Amino acid sequence: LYAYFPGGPTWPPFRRDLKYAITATSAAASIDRSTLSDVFARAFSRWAAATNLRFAETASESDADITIGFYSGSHGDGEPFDGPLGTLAHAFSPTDGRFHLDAAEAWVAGSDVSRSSATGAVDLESVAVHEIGHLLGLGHSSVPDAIMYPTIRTGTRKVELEADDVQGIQSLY
Ligand code: TQI
Ligand code: CA
Ligand code: ZN
Ligand code: ZN
Repeated sequence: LYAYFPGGPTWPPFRRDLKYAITATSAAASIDRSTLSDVFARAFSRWAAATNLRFAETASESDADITIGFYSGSHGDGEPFDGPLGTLAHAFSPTDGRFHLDAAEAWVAGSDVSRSSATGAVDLESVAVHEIGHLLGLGHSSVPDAIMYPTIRTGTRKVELEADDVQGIQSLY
C-alpha cells in the first residue's frame, strides 16, 4: 500500500498549476539540455494524467515551485551525495519543491537502459517519476511493482504508474 510523509503534506488546493525549473544541469554532461526537458516533461505528465495537477517548465528559477538540479557530494542541504550508485537522487516533501540528482551517476535518457554500455547505468526517467511522487507528497509503497516502492534494479526502466500509485496520488489530489 502507498504511504504519505508524516503529517500528510500536499500542495494546497488552490495550487493546481505547478511550475518547475531545471537548474544546475552542467553536471549532467552526458545528456543534452533539450533531452533533459523532454525526460522531465514525460515524467511529470504521468502524474498529471492521474490527477488534476498540471506541470509546466519555466526558465525562471524564481518563478518555479519545483527546482531540479544535479549536484555532487555535499551541496548545502545536509544530505550529501555518495558517488556512483547508492543514493541516486532525493526530493523533499510538499511544499519545499527541491529535487536533487547525484551528478556522479551514469544517467541515461530515452533509450533502453538495459542495452546501455555504461556500467551501473541509471534510467533518469524512472528516477524522476519516483522523485516526483515524493515532491507531491507520497512516501514509499509496500507494493513491489509500484513506482513508489523503495528499490529498483539498476539497468532497468520503470516509468508506468501502478494502480497503487494512482490510488495514492488520487487520495491526496
Ligand atoms: N533516494 C531515496 C528515495 O528517493 C531517498 C530516500 C530515502 C527517501 N528514504 C526516503 C525519500 C524516504 C523520501 C522518503 O527513495 S534513492 C529509488 C528506488 C532512490 C531510490 O536514490 O535511494 C528511486 C531514488 F525506488 F528505485 F529505489 C529513486 Cl526510483
Ligand atoms: Ca550516488
Ligand atoms: Zn540535496
Ligand atoms: Zn523514494
